[in-house]
Amino acid sequence: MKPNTESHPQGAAVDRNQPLFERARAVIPGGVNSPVRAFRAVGGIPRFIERAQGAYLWDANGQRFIDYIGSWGPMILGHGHPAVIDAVQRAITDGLSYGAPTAREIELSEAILALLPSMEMVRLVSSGTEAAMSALRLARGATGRKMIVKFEGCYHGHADALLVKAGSGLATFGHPTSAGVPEEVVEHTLVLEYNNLTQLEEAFALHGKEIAGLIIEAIAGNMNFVRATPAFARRCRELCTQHGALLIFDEVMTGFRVCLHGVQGLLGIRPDLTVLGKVIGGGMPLAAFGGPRALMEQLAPLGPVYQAGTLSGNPVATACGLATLREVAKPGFFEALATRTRALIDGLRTAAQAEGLAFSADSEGGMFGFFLLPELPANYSAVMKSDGMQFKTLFHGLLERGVYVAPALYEAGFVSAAHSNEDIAQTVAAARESFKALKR
Ligand code: HOZ
Repeated sequence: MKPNTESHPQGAAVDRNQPLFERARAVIPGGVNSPVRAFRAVGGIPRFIERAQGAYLWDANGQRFIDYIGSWGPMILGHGHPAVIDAVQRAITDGLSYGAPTAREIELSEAILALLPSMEMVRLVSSGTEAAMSALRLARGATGRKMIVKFEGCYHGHADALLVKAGSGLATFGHPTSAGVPEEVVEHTLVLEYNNLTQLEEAFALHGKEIAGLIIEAIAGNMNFVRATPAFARRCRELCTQHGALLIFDEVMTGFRVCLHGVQGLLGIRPDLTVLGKVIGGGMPLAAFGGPRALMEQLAPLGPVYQAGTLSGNPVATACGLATLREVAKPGFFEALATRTRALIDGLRTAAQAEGLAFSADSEGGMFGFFLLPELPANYSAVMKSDGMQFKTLFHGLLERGVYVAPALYEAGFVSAAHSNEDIAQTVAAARESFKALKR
């Protein structure tokens, strides 16, 4: 496959990304507003995006990319879906923010609750970090306990207590625990190995009475794509119930992305609290957390657990989220998305195997991951065996050929409803060429 030059009308004689990156670095730390975007793990110049439509992004050079980041998850319908744009445009004309309740907040909350029966009430916030942080506070407030269990390689946003042995950008830059987080703040955070039943049993046997909550990405999307085994997820549920701890499912990535009812629907497990983000905002800053009424009524103004936000339930964000949820709830949406995503990873696997490369891949709904490893990893240390140099070569091979995947080993990928069979075929062809540059 030839590199995509369709939108390089002037042959890209002048690179406009480089000077933008220089300007950005002068005024923004690392030139980016979220670390992984800086391309530090893969080297080179981040692409500065000018516009997006459907399955594509265009950078400052006018080069077109097939987008498998989808704004790190939210863009499940692709960019610029007409129903979403229309809802947002109509909302904008009525005002950008009121800091007061709206009927649309109720509509969105009702839509979320109808799809996730473990939740009887929901609170809307602005980011996944805020939602996870607030869920944790609620778990501690409601149980009167301090300890939190999390798993190595899972990432729940950048609230201090959760920034221990985390995935995503922390894994990318090799500092799984952030500086600036005092030991005292994380002394009540117990970090266990993902999918390690023995450690899980031991932790509850030793600390069961102190554990306020266990938070898990039951499909982890921040150490690439790693599933909790059904037995492990079920045991998390059983032990939490047995010891009076709250089970918190972080579905910021998986919610309305792996299927209409989240990873909890797939596994048939009812968490006590669910953390949502990404798809529920459809590309606008919106996230949420929710659970049973008795628990949620512990929140201010009804209860003693404080939580608030100026832009929470923002009228434009809720319009965007609601329009997006209406589309994904249409019959057959997830079946079609899952088929397209599976076609992508099957194509990549076949292409890699034809080149004699170690390769494994997995997907659920519109979320996927691939590894240059012979077998799918079960936990963070297995993911860390991935060869960063090989990934870097593959990443740049794909980028040159107009395919945009996350510039880091530890991030999941996302397919949208706008990706066509032709896009998938072009991507597989680009991968086939890119694989040739990798070591056997
Ligand atoms: N932590 C996000 C992905 N897991 C990255 C978000 C971003 O850079 O936009």
